[in-house]
Amino acid sequence: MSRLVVVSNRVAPIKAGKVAAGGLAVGIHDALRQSGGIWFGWSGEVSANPDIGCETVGNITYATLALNKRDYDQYYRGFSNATLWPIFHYRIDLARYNREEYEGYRRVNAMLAEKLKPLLKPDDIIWIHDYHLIPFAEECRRLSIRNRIGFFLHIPFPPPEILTVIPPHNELLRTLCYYDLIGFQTDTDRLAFQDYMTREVRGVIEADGSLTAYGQNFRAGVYPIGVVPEEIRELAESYKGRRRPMRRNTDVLRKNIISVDRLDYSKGLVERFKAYEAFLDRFPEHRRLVEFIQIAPTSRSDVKTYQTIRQQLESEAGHINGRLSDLDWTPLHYLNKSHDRRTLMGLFRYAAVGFVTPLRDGMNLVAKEYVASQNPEDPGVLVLSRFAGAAKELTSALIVNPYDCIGMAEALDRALRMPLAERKDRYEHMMRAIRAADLDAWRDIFLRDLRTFSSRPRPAAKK
Ligand code: GDG
Repeated sequence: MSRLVVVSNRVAPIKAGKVAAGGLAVGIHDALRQSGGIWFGWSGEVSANPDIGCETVGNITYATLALNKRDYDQYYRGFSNATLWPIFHYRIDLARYNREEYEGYRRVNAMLAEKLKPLLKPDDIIWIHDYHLIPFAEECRRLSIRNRIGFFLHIPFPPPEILTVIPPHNELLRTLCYYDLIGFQTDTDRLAFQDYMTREVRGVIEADGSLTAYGQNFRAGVYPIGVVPEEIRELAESYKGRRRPMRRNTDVLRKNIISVDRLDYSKGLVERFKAYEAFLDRFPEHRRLVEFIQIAPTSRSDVKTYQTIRQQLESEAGHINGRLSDLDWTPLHYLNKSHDRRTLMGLFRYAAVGFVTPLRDGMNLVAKEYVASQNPEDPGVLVLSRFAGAAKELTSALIVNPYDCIGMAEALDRALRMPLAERKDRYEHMMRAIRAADLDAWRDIFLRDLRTFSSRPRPAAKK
């Protein structure tokens, strides 16, 4: 079997048994743990030293390098996180475009492909992850790397009307066509991509289902990322933390509502806080009987829009607690720090409601983790945004529109009152979906397709 080489912007080695917060890190770790291989990318450091450092833990070799300050500013903080991230999450209002940052993005992709080349063997399968690295395959082809290269987009793909706001959208999308296989989280994303390729650049869908555009032939498919349900359940069961006595049933009165997100404007945190306040106002009988725990480790804190959202949340949390708390009751626990995975899964298990309401999300693994953590005999209820990719699979969640404050408040009330039989039914239905599309299936089906799809011989990329 050929070796797997994974490339992502950030490589996150397990430190002291802990995986970093973030869906991509969690997903790639589990994927590589099965097969072993190389994980190549940025170390997370900013330094002028361009050398690659290699560290092998178990069957994974982490090959990482630092970015210099200019690359970090232009490629990472700039084009990736201030242009692509907001636009791919349908937030034109938060996006900016700067040509130098785009050039920096292209330059870093070219540099990374050059650094990777000496580490490659001819039959390695290369799997590139996410929006930071869209042009990576084209740079590889330019360097005559002929291996199979697949790309998985963890975030949504926006409709052409939104995508075309990016001035070099044409060039950017042309580079994407040098992959052999492009994977999306949902069919909505794949169709938006296909729409761009056929309407905007007159690409053609071939009889075998492949696409031809910009003179390249390639495949696009849907590979919803999943979780490892057995592992989550074991972690959740083994949690012995402090909140354990705060069960939702029996003799203990207070029920928990829980949310866990990277602190990001796409996650709908402000809207969620407002909905929780509306819930306590509309349904005062729940006051003192519920506590909402929001865990939100900070991320990308040097990007301006992330500082703004953090301030908004602090003000909203202070407002809710200031207005509604009592000496013996704090309605909202807002925690900005990261927690270990066992604690998170344990908190999920003992929370009566998982409140997962992004404004837009590629998949949202927290939704699946919440369900997989539950006690099958007394499961909690998932309240889930229709705009999370996960809503396509977890159709038995209480599906809400995160822009509808009252609708979300009503869903919380309904979730907290839901009879055991209905909770079990919904849980079992969701678990079937989670088991059918778990993390192994995501990795195995994507890599099987990447290995077996035959694409036409491609001309080398031109300078
Ligand atoms: C991107 C896409 C897509 C969170 N806080 C802590 C922590 N986490 C873990 C969660 C979960 C992961 O991070 C977050 O994953 P999500 O999928 O919810 O969201 P993103 O980080 O935005 O991920 C997303 C994903 O990629 C995968 O394709 O689903 O749409 O945006 O696993 O549990 N983990 C630890 N401490 C924390 O405080 N250890």
